[in-house]
Amino acid sequence: MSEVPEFSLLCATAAGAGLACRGAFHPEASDDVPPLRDGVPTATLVLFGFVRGEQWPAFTRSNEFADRQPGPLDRWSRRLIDALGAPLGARGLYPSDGPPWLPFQRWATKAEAVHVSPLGLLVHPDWGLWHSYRGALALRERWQLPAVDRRPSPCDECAAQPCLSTCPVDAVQPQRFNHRSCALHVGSDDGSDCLHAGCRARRSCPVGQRHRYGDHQAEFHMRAFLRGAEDGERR
Ligand code: B12
Ligand code: SF4
Ligand code: SF4
Repeated sequence: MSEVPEFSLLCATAAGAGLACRGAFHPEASDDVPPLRDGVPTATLVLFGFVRGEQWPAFTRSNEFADRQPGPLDRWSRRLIDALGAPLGARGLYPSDGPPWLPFQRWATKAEAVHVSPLGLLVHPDWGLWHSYRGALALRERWQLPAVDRRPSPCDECAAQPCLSTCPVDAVQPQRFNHRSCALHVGSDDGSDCLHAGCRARRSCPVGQRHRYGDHQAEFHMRAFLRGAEDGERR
């Protein structure tokens, strides 16, 4: 850690505020990372997010969680990440900015050991499917970074692929997600298991089972997904 002091310090500050560092990389033109506000190309991109239920309590203690205004998690993420970036002259980038959407999943695969699963969600060797992205900081300087974790996808070893056979309405097909069927089910009386405990297909993945979100967090995300289907807020 001592050989990458700026990165380690930023990650420690982020952790104190309630966000996990989700890796970093030096973008190339083909990565489609936007430039800084003054047009200077981004030299380093640092990603932030949630892993397992670890950051959830920090969010639930926030004003955004309590104020009953739309998009609490996006507003909280923006406040925290903009504050982390301000002293660095960095630009905050957010997964909810769009459409067109910024390719956060593609960036994530460059920053740490995450891989596209058959569900379309990224799978991590430790956290499984229980993680997400809250934003990124585009930095002007080329920071020294730790080596990227290049462990292979756990899906390579998963012959049974339960994630593809457990959705009660077959909304999940390899590399195709029928969000309308899903939302119809989750919003119906029959869908209360998915609504209250989280997506059954996601829960069936054997990787990172002990890192599953608690019911409160799972339901918050499912309700945000349902609202997104209605009003465009995307989680
Ligand atoms: C639009 C959107 C949706 C839409 C449409 C999703 C779809 N299936 O098409 C809706 C509202 C339906 C949706 C639903 C959900 N979403 Co969504 N969504 C997004 C959003 C805003 C943009 C995605 C996009 O189109 N990107 C543009 C492309 C070009 O980006 P890209 O990185 O270059 O491309 C990657 C993908 O194409 C991926 N990929 C490859 N093959 C496939 C196949 C499928 C089926 C999918 C989905 C992806 C995929 O691989 C590429 C990287 O190598 C992202 C945030 C973001 N900005 O990325 C979140 C995001 C993908 N969603 C996320 C989540 C968690 C969900 C839900 C589980 C909601 C919930 N309850 O929390 C569901 C389930 C989705 C599912 N099973 O796929 C997370 C995923 C985290 C992770 N572990 O990967 C993201 C990253 C948001 C976040 N804040 O972390 N989502
Ligand atoms: S159930 Fe298997 S194939 Fe599906 S995401 Fe988990 S490890 Fe990958
Ligand atoms: S939330 Fe339920 S209905 Fe939607 S994809 Fe997951 S298992 Fe299927």
